[in-house]
Amino acid sequence: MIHRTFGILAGAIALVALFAGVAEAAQPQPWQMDLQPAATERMAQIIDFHNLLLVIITAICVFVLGLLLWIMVRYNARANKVASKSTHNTLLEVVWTIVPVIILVVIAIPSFRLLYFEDVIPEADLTLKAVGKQWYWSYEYPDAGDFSFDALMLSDADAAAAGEPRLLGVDNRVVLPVGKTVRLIVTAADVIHSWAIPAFGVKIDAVPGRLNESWFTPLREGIYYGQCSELCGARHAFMPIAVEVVSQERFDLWLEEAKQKFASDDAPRDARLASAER
Ligand SMILES: [Cu+2]
Repeated sequence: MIHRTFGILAGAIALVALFAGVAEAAQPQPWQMDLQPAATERMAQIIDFHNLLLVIITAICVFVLGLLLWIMVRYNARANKVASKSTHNTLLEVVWTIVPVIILVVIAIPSFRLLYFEDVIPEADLTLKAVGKQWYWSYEYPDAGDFSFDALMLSDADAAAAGEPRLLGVDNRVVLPVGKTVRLIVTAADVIHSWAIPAFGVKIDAVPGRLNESWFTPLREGIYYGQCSELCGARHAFMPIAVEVVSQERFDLWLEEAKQKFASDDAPRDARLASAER
């Protein structure tokens, strides 16, 4: 009965989320109730795990609430004039120890499976390096031309003019090919930031002096937005992340353009300093 009621409720929420998600799939929506639709296998698994936990936690809450109500009605002083003096019930104590253990094991198995799935990086097609800075992101493509660029948030006026969402649009999006496994390496230049895209199921700290790595395989073309997710200073809220997932052909075209657009001086650093002094 509980399960069926929950199923109907979850179905209704999913239906609302589906219609709400049709317009813009990859950014937060006003009054959004559910997680953003998954754009990677890892996010799909995170959503499945979340739904499993939701069923378990709902069942536990309903059960405990039922017990409380039963005790309040059946065993209050008026309804139960002669109080029981019993203090132990071995069977009951064994049950309320064993059952939570079983519930935790049921949760732990898919939880650890998901953690390892996220942790072990498969053979990657491409490497993206994200560097958190106060308060913007720099990106490098070390094995696809080795260029780098900065991505800064658009002002409200620029975002409105460009048709970008407020506080999420950036001047230079990260562009990635669809269906390709991306090895993500993340660091920071000043304080700790965190690179996060909800639809990808990726959230990883960017720590100065350390390289953290993760991975994802975007399954659908589109624009995916995220934000710095580690409190990093005054403009923490204003260093969004925007990833555009395109076809391999469009990615190759973009790569050629980007190499020109973001071309840097390849001369050794000493030579550049010497020429600057002159
Ligand atoms: Cu930050």
